[in-house]
Formats: sequence, structure tokens, C-alpha cells
Amino acid sequence: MIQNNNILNNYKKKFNENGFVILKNALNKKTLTNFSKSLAYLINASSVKGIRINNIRKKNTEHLKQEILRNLLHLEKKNHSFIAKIYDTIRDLNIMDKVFNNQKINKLIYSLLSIEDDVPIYVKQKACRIDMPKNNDFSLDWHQESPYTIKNTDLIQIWAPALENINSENGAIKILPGSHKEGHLKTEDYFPKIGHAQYVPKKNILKKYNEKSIELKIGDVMLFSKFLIHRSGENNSFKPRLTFIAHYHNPIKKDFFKNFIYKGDKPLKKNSYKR
Ligand SMILES: O=C(O)CCC(=O)C(=O)O
Repeated sequence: MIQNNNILNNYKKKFNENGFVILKNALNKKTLTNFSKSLAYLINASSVKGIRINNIRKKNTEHLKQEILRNLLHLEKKNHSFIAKIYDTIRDLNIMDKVFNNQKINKLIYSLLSIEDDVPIYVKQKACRIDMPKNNDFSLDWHQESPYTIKNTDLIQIWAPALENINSENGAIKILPGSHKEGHLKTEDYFPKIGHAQYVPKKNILKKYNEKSIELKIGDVMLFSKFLIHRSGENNSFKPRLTFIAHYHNPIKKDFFKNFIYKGDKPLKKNSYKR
């Protein structure tokens, strides 16, 4: 819980030292339950024969989650385009405002960005990743967020489990603590036919740091620097892995508008969940 300035300052100190902080129990149960329900409704809206979740309103949340996961697997098996549509839709559902525009998270974001709490925050790249078991199509190799976003922006990135706890088996994100101090790095780029553009820092930099897997319980969130080197974990479980991600920018930072390059909701560069 963030009660006072001392606690905020401690988080900030840790963030500056390591490039990330973990905020426990940031997302409340009600929001997470409503997110599950929203997802269940979207699955039904796909209108695929044999795929239907009944009694969404009344179902026990744990049962609902397991049904969601089973049905996402069925949809993927039928055709990945169903998953792509759900992915593209979730990010703009009203429930996502509750997820990302959360008082506890905001308080810490303001502190980490060193801005007053009446300054607007520009929340972009909101998404819920859906990573299928043993499938790396949309995985991200080692990268910093900086090449994927607005030049020189002040931003904090969020990563959090959306449906179930995330551990090393189902794809805990990997980070290189302390690597944010390198600043914006030169990269070796590659553009796979499927999935995201990859902007990978040079091997001699990656070798300098010890990798850490971030296992989070549902409700916990990780906030991290745009310079922290991180990568996707592998989902070696039998269920889809769902995670919230977003960028929190300070839009009044000098040159934010000058460097602004989002065009509607089009990705900045080749960066897609479509196959
Ligand atoms: O969750 C993942 O697999 C990685 C997410 C990530 O690296 C990112 O969004 O920048």
C-alpha cells in the first residue's frame, strides 16, 4: 500500500537503482473479476460454433477463468484470427480504464515521473497480451522500450498478470536489473515475418547483467523504465498467458509533441499481433 511520501520515495529510490519496482495488490479483485467477465463476453461475441460460456454473471470467478482459458485455446485451434480480433478489441474496452487508470498505480507513476498529480498522463499501447502455450510467435527478444516509442519521452511501462498468477513455467517476463542506467542503446534489428519487430541491444551489453524472472501474483504490477532491458518469458504451461501492458507518458515534457509519431492506433513500426 502507498500511504505516504516516505513509501513513495522508497519506491522511487528502488526504481532509480534497479530500473523497476513491483507494486503488490495494485489491482483490486472487483476490477479483475470484471475484466474476466468482459473477456468471456468477447469470446461469446466471436460466435463460433461450440464455443460459448454460459452464466457469465453468476459463475464463480475461478471457474470462469478456467473456461475462458479453455475457450481461448479452442478459438486459437479453429483460427488465430479469432484471437487477433479479441486482442484488438480488449484494449479499448471500458474495463481497461479501470485497470490502467488506477489510483494506486497513478500515485506511483506521478512520483516516478516526478510530476504533480494534476498533470495529465498519456496512456498508450494499452493491451492485454495473449500468449498461447509453447508458441513464441509474438514473443519479444531482449529489448528496451525506447526504440518502440516516442523519442525522448518520459515514460513508465507497466506489466501485470491479467487472469492468473505468472511464474517461470507460464512465462514470467525476464529483466536485466540495473541495465536502465545504460540509457538508449544501439540495437541489432530483425523483422520476423510474423510478430513484432525486434530491436536487440548488443551482446556485450546483455552479458554485463544477471537475468531475473519476475513472477507476479494476480493483482501485482511491475512498473519499469523505458531503458530497462527485458524480454518475454516462454509459456511452457498448457494454458494461454494473459498480461496487461501499457505506457504512461508525461505529455508536457519538452518536445513530446514535436516527436509525437503515433498515427491513430497504428503501431509505430512493424509491430503486430496478426499472423
Ligand atoms: O510479456 C511479454 O512477453 C513481454 C512484454 C514486453 O516485453 C513489452 O511489452 O515490452
